[in-house]
Amino acid sequence: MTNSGTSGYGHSAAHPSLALIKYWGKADSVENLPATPSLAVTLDGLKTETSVWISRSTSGENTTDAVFIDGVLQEKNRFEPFFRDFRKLMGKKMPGLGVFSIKAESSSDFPSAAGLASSSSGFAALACACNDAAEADLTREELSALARIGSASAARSLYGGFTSLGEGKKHAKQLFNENWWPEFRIIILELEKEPKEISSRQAMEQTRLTSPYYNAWVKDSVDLMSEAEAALRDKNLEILGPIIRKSYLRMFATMFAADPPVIYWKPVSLGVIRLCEKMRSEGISVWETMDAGPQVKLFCTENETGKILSRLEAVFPDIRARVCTPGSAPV
Ligand code: 2P0
Repeated sequence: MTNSGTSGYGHSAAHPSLALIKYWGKADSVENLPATPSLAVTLDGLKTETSVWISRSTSGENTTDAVFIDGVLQEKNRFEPFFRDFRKLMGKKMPGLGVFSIKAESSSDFPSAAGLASSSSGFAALACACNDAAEADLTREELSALARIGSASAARSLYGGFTSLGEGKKHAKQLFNENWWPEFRIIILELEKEPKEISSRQAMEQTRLTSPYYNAWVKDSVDLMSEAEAALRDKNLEILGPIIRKSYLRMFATMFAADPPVIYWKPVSLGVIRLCEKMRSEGISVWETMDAGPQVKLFCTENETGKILSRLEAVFPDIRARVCTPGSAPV
């Protein structure tokens, strides 16, 4: 976008970030800084595409921003902190841009707000598309920090492969690129399509304020993180798997203990968890996780994927399964 033009167009496609070690709780809710460290994999099989138009105001007056997801205009307050920070950055880096409004259109090839991390790919794609539209040349770290203001997990989606976002940190980093562990597979199960009843943001705050287990969860996450990083470095699923399981179950334990409790699980979620236990007892190395929704995601290696899919198909014939590998950074 040139300073003499009146508008700029940008586009980006980003993959969601699925946590192996979970972020749950904020150290600072204004800056949206996580209270726990998280370790995640970027998923190549799912994608959010976002287009952004920036229009410069000729009158110098502020005009309204608008975000559409699948054609539906979104609540402004969810995006305000992101746009405020983007303008702050542009004020420093590209003062010639002046006053401008932003219109964004986004769509994903998977259900939104259903526990499939659509906000991670959504805000990552939005940050990159805004950068593209303004021709701003923001660094990867600046883009990751900008995306974090929208959704902390989105900070991780700015990088491919295996990523981490430290507790209290502004931007994520890449631990290993997408070619690090070529045999690693993630099976995404779509158990329910409906949007969740309570947003992760609200649920996180409810947990922080009312769960007697919250402080223990935050403290314990630091240990799980360093154990998981070591297991990932060794590409050892037999060690990594049980740590992944501890992270999601301890995260849910804090939620169940909140007042009122936060219960994202559905009967079918528990059914899949039980089936994973059974498969493990038969020697199949498959490890499940869940996020803020009823979906279950499985980690395994390529050689066991076929066996796991046929076991799932036999017990849950109607469930859609997508097999993913570690994915790349947004384009
Ligand atoms: C994660 N989740 O690490 C965790 C695990 C869900 C469970 O990050 O409030 O949409 O926008 O920063 O990133 C989902 O929460 O929350 C999430 P905000 P976000 O992936």
